[in-house]
Formats: sequence, structure tokens, C-alpha cells
Amino acid sequence: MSTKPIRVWLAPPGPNPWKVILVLEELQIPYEIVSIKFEDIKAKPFIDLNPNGRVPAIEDPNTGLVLWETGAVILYLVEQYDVVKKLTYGTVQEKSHVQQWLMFQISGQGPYYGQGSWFHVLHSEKLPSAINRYVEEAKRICGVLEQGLTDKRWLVGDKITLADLAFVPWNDRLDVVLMCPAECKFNDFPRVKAWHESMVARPSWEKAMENGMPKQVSNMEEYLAKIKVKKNTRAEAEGS
Ligand SMILES: N[C@@H](CCC(=O)N[C@@H](CS)C(=O)NCC(=O)O)C(=O)O
Repeated sequence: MSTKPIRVWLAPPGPNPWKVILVLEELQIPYEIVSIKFEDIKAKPFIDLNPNGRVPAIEDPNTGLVLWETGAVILYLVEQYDVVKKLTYGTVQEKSHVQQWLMFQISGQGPYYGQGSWFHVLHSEKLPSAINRYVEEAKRICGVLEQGLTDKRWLVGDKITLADLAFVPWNDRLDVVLMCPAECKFNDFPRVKAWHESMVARPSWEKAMENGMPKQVSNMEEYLAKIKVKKNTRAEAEGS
């Protein structure tokens, strides 16, 4: 029986949904995107799927499951569709390590980088102490990853897993959090740099950018340039 496409709700260009697209692409699971505007995230119909009003959420017509929270979603996709265990392991020890790194991504990297971007880009006041806290936390998290990649190409065992993929979207935005040029973001973390670059070179990342970005935008640089133009145009129109 053929697999019906999984519906992925996202709001470009938020990075969390890209984690789900990466896993869907790596496992070659058919999917379709429902793209909503950021201002509609806390409104119906989306909150009927996810009362937390955050993207992504998925609807799987093959099983009837509605699911939100990226960690739960990618674990589900692997459990349900990754029969050959391409992105995980069958052994308890290795599977637990995959889960450990995934939890670290969800509770560490995601929130700290997210708050860093918030205080740096979106918050109405510039609060140096808050900005500094998240810059330092982001560096600390990269340090943990650098350590975790000692003598290893992947976080767990000898192959890429869902744990490695989960870190890609936010690491791609590390320069925004650290407020540095994109080419310098991994300067103190050579193993993280090599690991990240090997993953963004995969076709799955290209697809995540193609499907998870606003139309006519294919990468973060283009998106930031577009936002900047928009901001400047608005400022000019408002005479500031
Ligand atoms: N822990 C959630 C985080 C999801 C999340 O924060 N998504 C962002 C977009 S990348 C969002 O929906 N933000 C909307 C908001 O903060 O109101 C997950 O892993 O799914």
C-alpha cells in the first residue's frame, strides 16, 4: 500500500519545521506543506491542531495521527516509517544516546538560540545583559557539541541519525545569535563546523530551504537581506 503524503504545517521562515522536513526527505516519505503566516499561528484553524500555537504540526493521513513538538514528530516518523533504522539504532544504548542528544537540542540549543535571536533581532529594547547571556549560552552549547564530536564524525555511532539532523536548522542561524559574519560563526568549533557543513551539503537541506522558506527565497542570507530591505523601506516610509 502506498504512503499518503504527510501534511506539515509551517510558517516560513521559522527554523523548527525544517527539522521535520530534513527527516522526511532523508527517509523519502511523501509530504505536503501547509504554509501559514506567522500572525496566524495562534489562531484557528492551526490551534485546533496545536493548542500551543507553534509550528510545526503534522497530520498523518496514514495513521490519523496529529502531532506537534518537533522532537515527538521526528521520533514518530522514525518509529513509524524508518523500518531499516536509517536514522536511528535498534540497540538500547545507542538509541538512548540518540534520544539524549535530541533532548539536548530541544531543551538547550532550540530555546537558547531562539531567545538569543529574540533579544538581538525582535525585542523592542536592546538589553546588553540579556543579549550577552544568550550569546554565551549559544557558545557553551557549541562547546558541548564540539566535545561530543571528539574523534567522531557523527554524534552517535558511525552514521548520521535524527539527532545530528535536529541541530542543523538552528546552527545554520548561529551567526544571527552570535552577531557575527556567517563565515566566522564556527571559528572556535572546527568539529562542529565540519559536521554542520557535511549536513547542509545533503539534498535534504536543499529541499528544506526550498520548501520551508518564503517563496523566491532559497537561503538565510537572501531572507535576511529581504527583511533588511523591508525594514529600511518601512523606516523610510515612517520617516525615521
Ligand atoms: N519546541 C517547539 C518549538 C516550536 C517553535 O517555537 N516554533 C516557532 C517557529 S520556528 C514558532 O512557532 N514560533 C511562534 C511563536 O513563538 O509564537 C518544537 O520543537 O516544535
